[in-house]
Amino acid sequence: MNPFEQAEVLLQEIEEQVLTNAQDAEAFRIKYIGSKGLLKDLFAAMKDIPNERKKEFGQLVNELKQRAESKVNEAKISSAKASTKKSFEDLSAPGVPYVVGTRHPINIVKNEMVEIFKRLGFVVEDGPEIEDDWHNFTALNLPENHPARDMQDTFYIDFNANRLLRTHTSSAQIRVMEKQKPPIRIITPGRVYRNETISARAHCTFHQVEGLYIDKNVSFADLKQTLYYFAKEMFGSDNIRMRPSYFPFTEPSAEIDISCFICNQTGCSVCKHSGWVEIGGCGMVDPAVLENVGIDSEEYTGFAFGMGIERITMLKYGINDIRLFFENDMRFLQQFS
Ligand code: 2U9
Repeated sequence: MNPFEQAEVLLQEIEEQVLTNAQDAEAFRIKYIGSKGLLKDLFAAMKDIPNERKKEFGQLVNELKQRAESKVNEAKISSAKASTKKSFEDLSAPGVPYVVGTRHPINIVKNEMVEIFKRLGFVVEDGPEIEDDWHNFTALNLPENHPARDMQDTFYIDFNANRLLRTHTSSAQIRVMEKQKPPIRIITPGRVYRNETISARAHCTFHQVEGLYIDKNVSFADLKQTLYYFAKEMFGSDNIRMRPSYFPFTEPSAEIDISCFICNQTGCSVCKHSGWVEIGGCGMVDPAVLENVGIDSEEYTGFAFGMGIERITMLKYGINDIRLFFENDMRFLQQFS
């Protein structure tokens, strides 16, 4: 091998070496660039190179030397870094805090509501957001000409194909009743859709927690106690009242008000100076609904209730515009850590 070929072989050898620690680096240095190293022999070969190729050879050997030196330096730096890191490791030091996001306020309140009803033995169920007429309307005793069925109030995906966006989570409860025999004690938290004009008080999508309890001898007194417990746990007060109302799926029906905990019934803008704020509706499940899903209404009775999560969140946190929940403005959301 002539000195040029020797230099090429050495260059390749140097490139192929992997130096994983300080010892490797030192052995490599001694072998190639030490005072008795292989590069020294190459430099010595300069005297045998013809004059016209001396410059070329010199450049080649210098390149070799620089590559070898920088390899040694890189290996020494990374091994020094690794050992510094080791010596500064302090297992008792507090961890670096993770910057995590915050839960959405609707999610926080939904979880709170779910936990309260779970303590009363309710089980969480869910159903599809894209529904059909039977589960959203017909089974719930909503007559054919009921205004809720109107295109103005319901988002139909395809009217002829019988596909719409559910207007309440009661449709999920119908599905449970169809496949499960009583006793049934469920809550259905979830997103619903209504064709409403968006304003500070209304949105075309919002969230509900609905509850359903079907068994032998379930009474209105059971419904009242359930709602008392919920109000006490959620708002710290069970000062609630029920106003007679009408829903096609419950009979009798009532609207649920809680005593205004913002002004303590002295009158404020939240309760519109009435001393009471509405938190939902409820009633005894209409026997026709039970019969629609094949449950004997002579043997079983049940109660149901529905609450809007946005409404309860607005009350709890003093939020005056429902649109804030859907805008994803970090300045709003980060306040709920
Ligand atoms: C079945 C039978 C009956 C659920 C009920 C209400 C009354 C009610 C509103 C509260 C605020 C909707 O989100 S809101 O706008 N809901 O007033 N919901 S009774 O009744 C049912 C549910 C399922 C099988």
